Amino acid sequence: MSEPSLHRYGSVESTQKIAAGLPIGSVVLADEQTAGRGRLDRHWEAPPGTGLLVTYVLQPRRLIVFAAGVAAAEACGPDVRLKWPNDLVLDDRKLGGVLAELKAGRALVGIGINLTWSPPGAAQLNADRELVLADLSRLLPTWALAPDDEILAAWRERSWTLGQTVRVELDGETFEGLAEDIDADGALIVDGRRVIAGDVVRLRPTS
Ligand code: BT5
Repeated sequence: MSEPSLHRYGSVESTQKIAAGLPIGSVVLADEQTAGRGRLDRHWEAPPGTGLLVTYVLQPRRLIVFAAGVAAAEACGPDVRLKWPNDLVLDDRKLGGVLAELKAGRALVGIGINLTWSPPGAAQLNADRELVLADLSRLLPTWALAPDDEILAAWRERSWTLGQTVRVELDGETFEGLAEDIDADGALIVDGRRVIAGDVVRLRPTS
């Protein structure tokens, strides 16, 4: 992705909001978000200058969250793993997250990564923001165009979720089972059941 499409801001409400008005190929970076967003009206917290807060405007595709997860994990280094569906994990703790929103035929792919600060119980990378940004801006446009099977294979290789016993929390229902695989469309297969949305909690082995 070429440098002229990068829009740098000090403080914004959310990089997603700025990106909503920009064409495919644009990148929005901020030092601070006053209303950083996660999924489902959740908040993304980061004191000014402590994290990578960036949104890429990309061509929409089915596996974009997984492509972005793989790119972000690669940009962060070999120890970073992927928790289904959208988390980056370091040392068993949340390091970052991906938020993909579809707006007017464009995918707004927001990525938040803790660099020099993390909330209690979360992880931080302690890496230089410009270096992570440069790697991510090189890797994401390539992964965003990769064939489905390559994205899924790379995601499986980095997965923190597969092969683990998990608790699935859906609207009105909770169940436990083995996270066996992800499907062609990114659904998580837990004891043969397809989970397409929701959160999973990895359970500690009982023995
Ligand atoms: C995510 O949502 O993990 C997606 C986060 C995406 C943030 C980026 S920053 C740039 C762009 N602009 C935005 O406004 N957003 C994107 P989710 O899976 O829903 O996780 C949100 C939950 O993570 C919150 O409810 C908190 O529990 C937790 N959380 C909040 N801030 C965190 C942080 N800095 N580190 C770790 N966990 C955090």
